Amino acid sequence: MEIHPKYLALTDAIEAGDVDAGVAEAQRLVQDGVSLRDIYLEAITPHLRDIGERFSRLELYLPDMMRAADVVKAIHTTLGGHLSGEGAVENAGTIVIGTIYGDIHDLGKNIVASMLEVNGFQMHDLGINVDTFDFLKKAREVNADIIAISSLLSTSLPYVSDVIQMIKANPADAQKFKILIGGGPVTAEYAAQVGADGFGRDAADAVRQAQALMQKN
Ligand code: B12
Repeated sequence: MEIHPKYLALTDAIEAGDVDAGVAEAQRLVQDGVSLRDIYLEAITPHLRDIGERFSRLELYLPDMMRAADVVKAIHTTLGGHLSGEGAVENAGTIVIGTIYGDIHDLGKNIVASMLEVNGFQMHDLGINVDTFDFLKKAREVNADIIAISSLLSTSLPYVSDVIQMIKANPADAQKFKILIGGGPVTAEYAAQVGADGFGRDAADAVRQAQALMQKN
């Protein structure tokens, strides 16, 4: 995906791991009327994808990826409040979200959680490296409608399937909790294969999918 030149200073700052410049540039874009949602979808996500591809070609190293992630994290911490919901309804539903066991990636999960929140969902974020049973435990505790699982690592995908099997094993849980999954290696085909109720490509899609799942309840 071609990134628009208006985002060049931002992607340069992410590339350089320059937290101050990245936050300042994101702030400037927001002040210029660019929505934070667009900044994520049109610049941050594709640029991080590119960084990841260069990492797998050994053109970049882990510390480069870590520095880039720090910039994005700071942008989210500083500006996350600028996300806005589209036609948000009060109490659209209750969602338990987390990054699956073995996986510490949380930038995408945090963006998804924020977008769902501003669209009226009550969010319970379990964080990263979440034990498979903890999704179900929390969902029962808060009487959730949806369990949302993020997985960026292929090696952690089997644990996503474990969570789903655990939920489906008990008819009461299976009926109550809809399962929404997403993240790098997750596809619609994979979601169907493991019996998830929905798959979200990105944060905007996650909101659409969650809203659709609520209709099915
Ligand atoms: C930043 C990053 C890191 C950071 C993470 C920092 C953090 N706090 O998250 C650090 C440096 C720590 C890191 C570590 C590692 N990483 Co890394 N990382 C990335 C990178 C470059 C970007 C990920 C990202 O944040 N993208 C931006 C966000 C906004 O996009 P996203 O995560 O895809 O999320 C969007 C959608 O997927 C979707 N979504 C996400 N979650 C969910 C959930 C639901 C329910 C829904 C509906 C939708 C949804 O919506 C999001 C928003 O639009 C990716 C490259 C890539 N292609 O993704 C590699 C990548 C994911 N990492 C990779 C690897 C291998 C690792 C390490 C194993 C490296 C190592 N040798 O140590 C470790 C893993 C440690 C662990 N146990 O988890 C590989 C994974 C390969 C694979 N398929 O298994 C990738 C793909 C790089 C590559 N090409 O090799 N990484």
